[in-house]
Amino acid sequence: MTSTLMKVFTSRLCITMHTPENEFFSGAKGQYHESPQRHEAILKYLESHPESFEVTEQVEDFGHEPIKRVHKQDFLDYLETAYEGWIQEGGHPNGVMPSAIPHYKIARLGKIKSKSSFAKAGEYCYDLSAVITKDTFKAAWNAVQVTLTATKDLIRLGNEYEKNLVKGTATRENPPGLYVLVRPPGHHAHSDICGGYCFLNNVAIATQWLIDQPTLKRKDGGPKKIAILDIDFHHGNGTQEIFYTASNPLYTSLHPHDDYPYFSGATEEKGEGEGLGFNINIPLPDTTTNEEYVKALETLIQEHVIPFDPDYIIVSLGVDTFKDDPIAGFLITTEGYPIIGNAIRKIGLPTLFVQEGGYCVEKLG
Ligand code: Q9C
Ligand code: ZN
Repeated sequence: MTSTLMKVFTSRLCITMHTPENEFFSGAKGQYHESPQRHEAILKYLESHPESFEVTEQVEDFGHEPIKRVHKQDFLDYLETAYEGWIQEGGHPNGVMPSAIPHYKIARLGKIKSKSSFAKAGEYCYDLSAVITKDTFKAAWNAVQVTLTATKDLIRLGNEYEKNLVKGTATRENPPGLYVLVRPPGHHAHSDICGGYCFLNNVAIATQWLIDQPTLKRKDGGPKKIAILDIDFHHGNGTQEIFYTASNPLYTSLHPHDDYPYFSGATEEKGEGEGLGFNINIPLPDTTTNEEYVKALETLIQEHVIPFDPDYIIVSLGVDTFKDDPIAGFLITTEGYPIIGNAIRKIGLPTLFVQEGGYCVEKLG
């Protein structure tokens, strides 16, 4: 019998250092929902259940190379210096938020290159919900390093699992699973724009890093194959964009028909070039219940994930599908999540769960 302890990778640094105060929600100023309190609530629950969770704050430094494989250098330079420039030009200390975004209907788009921090705030961000505070870049960077630390451990546990399968001491029913409790989240971050509370795409960086490992190969000599399951309420437009022309990973997402981020997530978005057929969007009704959600997830797994024949699963784990989520929500209840977890476990592959959204702080634990 293998241990049922789940290892959790987190860090106080990324939880606490990114501190926007406000966002605009349906036209009104409100509190910033993507808060340190979310992760503190989750951590409190995990730490009070040591029989089920082993929380570690170990973090290895993987440097900037894995990040540069996903994000453009000018965007990274911008994120690192945005707050400083903003303050120098008289921006409000609450943080960087665009006041003009280069809308695609503006004919001059691309012909003006403004040096103003206020212009850059819109050039590199597509909405009003990715506020850059003093240490946002440090937090996002640390979140990536924690995610990569866990991903490295996933390789180790995956190899161990393979050996145990051969020995007969493990079954396909009990694959290793690791949980990464970091913020800011990542799945709305594109290669060169932030938005939707996201700055660096943790899941995309971990995925690309796994694919890039020179010593990690499939039997046929090719790189390991990753399937991303994006079960955050919202469509992961950033992850989709980053891998849109790639045949590895397979990106899959369940999300509502017509909700934030509004301009992506249609079934017709199937990928391009080599990536054609490797981007699967499944829009669902706003009223989706536990049963309907699990059914859609199981169909997605059977029809798309299993045929792809992946080596690892990476889950963009948003729990803003919860019925009482303040900014989102299908009708998923607390009882629904273990059923969703079991559907993913049954795939039988090493799985990395990375925290994305989920804003009902009272119930997050
Ligand atoms: N009226 C994540 O869950 N604001 N990001 C939406 C809708 C932004 C969600 C406003 C929501 C971003 C990671
Ligand atoms: Zn979300």
